[in-house]
Amino acid sequence: MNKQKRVAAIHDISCVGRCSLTVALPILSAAGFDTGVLPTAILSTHTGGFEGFTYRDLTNDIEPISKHWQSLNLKFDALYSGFLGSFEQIDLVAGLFDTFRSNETLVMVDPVMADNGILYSIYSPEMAKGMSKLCAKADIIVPNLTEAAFLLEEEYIGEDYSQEYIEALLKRLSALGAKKVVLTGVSFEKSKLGAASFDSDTGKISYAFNEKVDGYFHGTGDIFSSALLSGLLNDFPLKDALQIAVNYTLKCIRLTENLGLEKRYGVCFERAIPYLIQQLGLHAD
Ligand code: PXL
Repeated sequence: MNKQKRVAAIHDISCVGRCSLTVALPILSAAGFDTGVLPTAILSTHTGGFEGFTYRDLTNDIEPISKHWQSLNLKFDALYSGFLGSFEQIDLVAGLFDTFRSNETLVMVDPVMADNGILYSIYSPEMAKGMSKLCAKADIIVPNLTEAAFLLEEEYIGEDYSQEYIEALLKRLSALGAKKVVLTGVSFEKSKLGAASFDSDTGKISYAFNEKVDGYFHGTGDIFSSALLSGLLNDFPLKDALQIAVNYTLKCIRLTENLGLEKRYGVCFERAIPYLIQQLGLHAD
């Protein structure tokens, strides 16, 4: 058996409402990785669809955790950041990337901050500017179309766009500094939804689509990125990892629809894990 890869997942813990660490950790663990977590904040629920949630910012814990990890000489095969708890965390997480990466480490930044044209309630436009600095330090970034607009300080153009727009957008995003860009929530036909990618090393643009299910499903961005990272760390080419992540996310959504679950509690990703494992070609040793 090959050496087990080690990942650090840097996201918040939303205690209820499956997203961020409560989906990243189980997905990456199921995909075979030794997954460490660095919680950026603890919320009683996520911020999308619940009133009165609690919010504990864990900015002050990042440096002590980092110091202890340094004393253990830890390096990670992947560093994967998502929702950050404060503006100051942008520089702190950039520092973590410098400290814990080696030449082979994959640094993935999911610039979680907005959807459907608007920033999440606790973020300011300043956060968006800082997030583009963090994206510059990544090997791969995974924004949705709204986050892409905020990163580039451009207007969000909604759902009516051309393939040329998407391809030019991918290239503008890559000019921020990450060699690979994956844009989520891309749709050119009513019945299909998926993702687009650009690899600036090869100049190649790829797409992955599957059936579109109407409605807003909470946490699916985090599920997509975690599945994408699972594919990449299992050595799938970007195009194939993209398709695996699109297929898995759809499977989770379908299960949620079939069970008639309340959408703000997130999607039923747990029961689709065997499907992900199959897509990744993993078997028990
Ligand atoms: O899934 C993105 C996300 C992560 N973490 C928190 C959120 C959201 C989206 O609303 O509120 C706390």
